[in-house]
Amino acid sequence: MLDDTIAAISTALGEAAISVLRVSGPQALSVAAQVAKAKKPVADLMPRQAHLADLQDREGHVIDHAMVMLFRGPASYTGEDVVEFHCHGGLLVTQRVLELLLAAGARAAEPGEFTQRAYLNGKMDLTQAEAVMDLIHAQSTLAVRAANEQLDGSIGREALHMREELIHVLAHIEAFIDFPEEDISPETGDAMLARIDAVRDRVRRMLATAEHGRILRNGARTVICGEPNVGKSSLLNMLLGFERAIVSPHAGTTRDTIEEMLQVHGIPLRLVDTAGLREGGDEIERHGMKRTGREIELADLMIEVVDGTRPRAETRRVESDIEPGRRLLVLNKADLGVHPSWGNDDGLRVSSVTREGVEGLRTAIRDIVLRGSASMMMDHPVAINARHKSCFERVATSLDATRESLLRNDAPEFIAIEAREALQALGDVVGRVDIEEILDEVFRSFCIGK
Ligand SMILES: Nc1nc2c(ncn2[C@@H]2O[C@H](COP(=O)(O)OP(=O)(O)OP(=O)(O)O)[C@@H](O)[C@H]2O)c(=O)[nH]1
Ligand SMILES: [Mg+2]
Repeated sequence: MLDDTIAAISTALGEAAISVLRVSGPQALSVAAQVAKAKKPVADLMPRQAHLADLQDREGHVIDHAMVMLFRGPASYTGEDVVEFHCHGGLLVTQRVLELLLAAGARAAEPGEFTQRAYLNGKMDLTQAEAVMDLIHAQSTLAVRAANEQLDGSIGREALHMREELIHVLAHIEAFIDFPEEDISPETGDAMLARIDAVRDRVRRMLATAEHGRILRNGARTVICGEPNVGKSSLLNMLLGFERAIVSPHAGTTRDTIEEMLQVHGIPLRLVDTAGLREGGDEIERHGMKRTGREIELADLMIEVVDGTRPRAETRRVESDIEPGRRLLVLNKADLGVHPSWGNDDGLRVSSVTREGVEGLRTAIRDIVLRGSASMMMDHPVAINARHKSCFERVATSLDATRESLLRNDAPEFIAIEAREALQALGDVVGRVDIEEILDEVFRSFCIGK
């Protein structure tokens, strides 16, 4: 499949100062040469420099004056010959240039295909390819940091390091398979166990970042709920900084859930405003309240809003199974004075009108989302995704089995099966499955009985 040459518009479709098209593959230069007329033939242009060119159709009509850049494989994003066209950013111009490239022999690229080629050509591992998308989709500064760390290869390096350790262990086990007359000595067994435990520890540390990874990629689901008219929508608007939800003095204004992304202290939040909860209401409102219940079930964090001007005893609280450490109580309308029945520690005093108390609320949100591991997120910004998590869980299971098998003094053949499983799962993290190859290499420099 890498025999063909692919082309695509790489920038967002729309009117802009420039838009970029990319061509990659063995025929990239000849495809480009049919479309771009510069001072020199395209193939003779100096790589990695911008050259002015006329982009022409077959009849010689000029479609655009553009900058053309050449990247000779393997020193390119995909590892293949790549030509980039920086055109004027009109919709029609860009579309027309793409048509010309396709007519010249390129195929329209599938989504992600340039990065896929970079992976297949060994320019990056799977975790780095995933990081490209994470970076593009990042919605907060912490998410950008985590994506850049991963793009830099930090998760892949960690997985490869663990893999090397395990290959060492496996090589020992295989040696005992090949020389069955030798027993695994207690010292060798202990050394293997120590290595396995060290790797198991590193796996544990990686798995501990999965929750942050989910939040960084999808946002922490934060639901604003409470009785009607307490100011939930006003609070949403205040946090967002614009009038997203309709606010009115009528109870039952919000009937459907309203969702917006927001960044709080670098953390992405998926903030959800909900229909107020009360007995009765018409059919639509009851429907809305059902949705509120579902949102609360899914929430990472619940911000319960009450009207702080009303007596505490008259306030109906939201019933939910969500753990106390994941809920915040906001005594809203603090600008009108908080009723004396509320104690100082009962909740955060906030005004959605004057913004009083908003900084305290933002800090409380951050502390709950990061929960004790704030420093981990700040100092160690790597955070694995759901796919890495399932791979590392397989590694953990297989490592535990390898350990037990060793302790039981099982036949080396059996121990090796589990150890190989762990290696396979580690290879899956980065998309490498050539265990045999590596084992051979290790074996060549390995002395028996050691
Ligand atoms: N003085 C004052 N008024 C507020 C505050 N927050 C909300 N209000 C007012 O309270 C009324 C209800 O506000 P909403 O934000 O619509 O309340 P809600 O909780 O979303 O109500 P429903 O959507 O009906 O459940 C409006 O008249 C707001 O202007 C506040 O902090 N201070
Ligand atoms: Mg509302």
